[in-house]
Amino acid sequence: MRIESLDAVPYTIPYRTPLAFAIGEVREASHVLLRVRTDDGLVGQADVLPRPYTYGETTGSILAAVRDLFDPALRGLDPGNREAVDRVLDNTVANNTVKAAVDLALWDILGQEVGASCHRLLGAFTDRVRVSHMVGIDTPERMAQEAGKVRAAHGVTTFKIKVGRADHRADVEAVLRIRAELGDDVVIGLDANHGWTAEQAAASLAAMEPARVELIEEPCPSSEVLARRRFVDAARIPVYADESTPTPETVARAVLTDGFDGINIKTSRSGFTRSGRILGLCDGLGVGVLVGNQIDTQLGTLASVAFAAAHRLTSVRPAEVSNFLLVADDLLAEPVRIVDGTIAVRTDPGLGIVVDEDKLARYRTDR
Ligand code: MUC
Ligand code: MG
Repeated sequence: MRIESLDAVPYTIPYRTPLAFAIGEVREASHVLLRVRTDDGLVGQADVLPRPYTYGETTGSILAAVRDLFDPALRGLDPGNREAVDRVLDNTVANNTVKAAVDLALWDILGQEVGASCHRLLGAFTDRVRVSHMVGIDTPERMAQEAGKVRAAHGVTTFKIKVGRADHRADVEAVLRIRAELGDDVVIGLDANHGWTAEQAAASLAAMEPARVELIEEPCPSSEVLARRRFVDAARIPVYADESTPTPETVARAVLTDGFDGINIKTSRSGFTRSGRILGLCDGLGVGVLVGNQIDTQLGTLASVAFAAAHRLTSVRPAEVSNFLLVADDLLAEPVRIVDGTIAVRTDPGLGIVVDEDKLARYRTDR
C-alpha cells in the first residue's frame, strides 16, 4: 500500500462559549481536517489545530505545509513505514500540529488495514478515560459556576483552572472560590500558560494554599531560565510543562535541566508516535504525565482518548478531554459522550472517525 495524496480542508465551527487563558482566547474552532489517502482506498483522518500563540501555526501555514511540503514528500511511501515518514517530517522544523495529524492519520490507516482500533494497537490498558475539565479565565463567580455545571451535568470531579492574569489576585480569588463552592471532593490543578512571573507564581500558590491545589502547569515563561528553575526547585506541589515541551528533546531538557515533575502530553501536537516516545522518556525517568487538550473538537478527542486509555501511566490521572463541550457542533457523525465523568474508547478499526459529510460541506471555508 502506498500514500496517494494528502488533502487539507479548513473549516470553522462556532463555540458556545469562548475559552480564555493567559496568552489568548479562542472563540471558534477554525481547524483543518487532514485526510491521507492510499492507493487501495483507505483514508486516514485527523484534525489540525492552528495555535499561533504556542507553536506559531495558522490555518494558512497548515494548508501551505500540507500542500507544498508534506503532500509531495510523502506520496508513494508505505503508510506503515512510520520511521521513513518520520524522517521526512523531520526534514521540516516546527509545524508540530501538522506533523502530529499526519502521524495520527497513518495510525488510523494502519488500524483500518489490520482491523484493530488504535487504542488496541497502542496498548489497550483500560477502556474508559476519566475526564478532567478545563475552566477558562473569567470572573471568579462565573468560573465557579462553570465547574459546578460540568460536575452536575457530566459527573466530572477534576478541574484544571486557567490562571496567569497580570493581576494574579483575581486568579487567587477564583481558585479559592471554586474550592469553597465545590467542596472537598474535587481535585483542582492550575495552568498559568506562562502568564505569571516566577515571583507571581510563588506568591499565588502561597495565597491559594487553603484551596489545596494538586499541581501547576507552565507557571512562568521558559525564557526566564533561572527564575523558572528556581521556582520548580522550591515548589511544594508538582510542576508540569506543557507548551514548552512539544517534542521528546524539549521534554528531556525540561526534566533533566529544570527538574520538572510532570509533562502534559497532547496527541494533537505529537501524534501517537512522538507521544509514545515522550511517554517512554517520562516512564524511564520517573516523571508524571497527563494527557492534555489543545482545545480539540470531538474528532480530535478520539485520538486523545485512545492514547490515554492505551497506557498505564496515562491512566493515573484524568485526561483533559472535555474541551469539545465548548464547541457548538462537530464533524463526527457519532458524538462523543461523557458518562459519569468518563469517556469510553471506540473499538472500531483505526481511530473510529466517521465524518458527517453534510456537516463538513456546511462548515468548510474553502468553497
Ligand atoms: C493548555 O493546557 O494550555 C490553551 C491553549 C492551547 O493551545 O492549549 C491550551 C490548553
Ligand atoms: Mg497547558
